[in-house]
Amino acid sequence: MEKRRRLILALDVTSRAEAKRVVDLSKDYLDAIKINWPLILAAGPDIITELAEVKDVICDLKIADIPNTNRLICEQAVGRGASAVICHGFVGEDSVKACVEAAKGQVFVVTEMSHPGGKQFTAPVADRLAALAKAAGARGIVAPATRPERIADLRKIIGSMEIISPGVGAQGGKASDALRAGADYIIVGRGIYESPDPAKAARGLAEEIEEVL
Ligand code: 3DU
Repeated sequence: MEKRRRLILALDVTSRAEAKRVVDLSKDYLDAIKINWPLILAAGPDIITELAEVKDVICDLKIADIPNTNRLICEQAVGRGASAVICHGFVGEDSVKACVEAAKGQVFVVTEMSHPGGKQFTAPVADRLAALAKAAGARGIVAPATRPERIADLRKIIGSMEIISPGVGAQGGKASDALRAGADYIIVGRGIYESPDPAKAARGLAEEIEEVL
């Protein structure tokens, strides 16, 4: 995955045609496309391969199972062209390690989630989840742009590992705040794909990011 634009599109649309439209309009401003269950269920898993021809694809499957099942899921995602996957850490270090092995290290572990409910269960254990991600050999963590101060806290735990950060725009976070707090990449979904002008929205974010770098 390139580290140039620092912007990852969360492509949570539910048709292949809409996915293609949004990607065509915004791709010049992106380093990667993150896809989640809505698009994979709507368009089928071949969408991973199709999009991987345009940009690096991160499969945000929030994998959270026993090691063997995690391995099987990662093999399917990577086999179809995913450059990285996202898994949960609360299932334990052995489950995360299974992802790391199957995805050859290209794994991001969810820590504190960005939505209000993320404070209930993920926030109290987020520091431990970040430490687990490091111990398991993951590439990075997912940390909340809605709480930039937590990005800074988690950065102290993981050192030079990467932080990808959702919660910008629709959830209330600001790209520049998350980057200044230590995020490497910003993840934006609705702020781009629900915009009447996705190209303009992505360009605006790219410019905001550029100013901070
Ligand atoms: O709020 P947005 O529409 O910009 O989308 C954010 C994306 O990031 C979406 O795909 C969601 O599943 C993912 N995500 C979070 O929003 C928060 C997390 O803690 C982890 C992932």
